[in-house]
Amino acid sequence: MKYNNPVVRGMYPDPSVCRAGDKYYMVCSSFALFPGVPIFESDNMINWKLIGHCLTRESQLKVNGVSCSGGIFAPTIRFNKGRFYMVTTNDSLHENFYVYTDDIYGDWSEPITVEQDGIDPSLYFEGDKSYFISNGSDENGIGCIQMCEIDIETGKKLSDTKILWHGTGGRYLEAPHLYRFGDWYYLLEAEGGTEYGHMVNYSRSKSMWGPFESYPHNPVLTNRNLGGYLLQGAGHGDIVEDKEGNWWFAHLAFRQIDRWLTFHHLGREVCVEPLRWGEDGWFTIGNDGIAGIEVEVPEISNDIVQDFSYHKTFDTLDWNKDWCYLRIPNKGNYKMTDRNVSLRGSKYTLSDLASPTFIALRQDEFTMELSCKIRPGRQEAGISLYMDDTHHYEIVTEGGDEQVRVSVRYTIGCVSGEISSMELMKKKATVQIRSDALYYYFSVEADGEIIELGKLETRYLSSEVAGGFTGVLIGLYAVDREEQGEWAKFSKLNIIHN
Ligand code: 6LW
Repeated sequence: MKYNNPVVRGMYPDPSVCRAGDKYYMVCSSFALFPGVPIFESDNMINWKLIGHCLTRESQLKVNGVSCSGGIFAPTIRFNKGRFYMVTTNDSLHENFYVYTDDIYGDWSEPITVEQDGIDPSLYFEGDKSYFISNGSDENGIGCIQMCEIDIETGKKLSDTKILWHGTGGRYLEAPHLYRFGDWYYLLEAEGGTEYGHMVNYSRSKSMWGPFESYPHNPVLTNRNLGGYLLQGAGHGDIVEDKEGNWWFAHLAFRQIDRWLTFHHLGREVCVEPLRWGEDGWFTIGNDGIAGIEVEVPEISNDIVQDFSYHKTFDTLDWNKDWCYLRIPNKGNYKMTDRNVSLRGSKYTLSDLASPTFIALRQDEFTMELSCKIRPGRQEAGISLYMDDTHHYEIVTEGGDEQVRVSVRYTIGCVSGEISSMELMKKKATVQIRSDALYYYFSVEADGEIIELGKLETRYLSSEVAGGFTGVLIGLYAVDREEQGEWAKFSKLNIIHN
């Protein structure tokens, strides 16, 4: 079998996977986005379909006012005795909590908090007992993996927190998971930080409380030594055995733009590698511990068809699944049909840590061609390429009595400005954004003519420039500082990737 990574593209970091029956489920972190913690479903570990979100209510998702990389950090999904559990951290509240459901396509419970610190929580079940794992630090501030037993009905701790393992000495020990395979307990984690030095390590013990013996050839997976290779930052992942007895490791990585200094702006995406067992009860991941763009799994004969091309339109997208908002939206400012969306601007702008009128898709490929017709009304309405509140580009329309002004603006840290502007004697405009790995190209269609409005570099929306944990969103937005109650209408959206 052959397939290409990433298998899930765009800003879907920190994947965790589990199997329930003959299906696989995966969740990812979502930070300040609403809804929170996307859920994907697959029947072959390669092709994934977004089926919903775990956190769909403000009572579960307390992210108002948080920074773009605050809020919901790495989640873990587990299936135990017919019930799904998703445990995660609201990093802005320094709170670890889990929710559960007996219907993966339905709503999840109210949050149940656990009084153990650290981030990247995980759950482990054995018999009638439940265990809560997270990263942490010992009395000397050294990173470690820690665990306590909990009452899964209440989240109450039933044991003290105990340190299980200090990892291999890399910085930022994160993403801990505990498994039992055969006679051994395995502890898996990531070190190095979710950047170019990222790596995956593991250890094993005959007891879940340790002592744990480090795999002799850690890191079991890393791309840190592959200069110039497209796929970088491989780390943070989870193990699952499939229904045919094959083993997989789903993990994060990012696609760098190899122009020194390299950068990435699509965020961290989901990759899958084969996991193979040795005779000695140790396992390896990937081909020689490397996360590959093209992966061959000779042990599996069936062919997997992947198709990353698409033509997205309002009627091919699902308003409740594919789109996201910044923090908790005022749904009264949004009206959607299968052919268009109307947005009522508020005083909040894209540079505010609030919930501006903004509805977005994750940018999931370097190259795309986007067009959309916008009738702004007497407010600002446009399409934003949004990394965070201080790193975003917009093609903007502003309606007047008989004309519409179209301009291209940028915000890069404390620098902002406009690269072009023009007026159309109309009340609406069809705007266009074309992208490749290095640039976004802006234009407007007027009387059948394409008028170029300039280009801006993708580099200045990258994680290396902006920092943080997100990836570029393609957002439709409206801003009306006077809050006049006008509606901006967006129609004929086309986003094509070949
Ligand atoms: C995630 C942790 C991390 O919880 O960043 O750098 C956090 N590593 O594993 C957000 O992705």
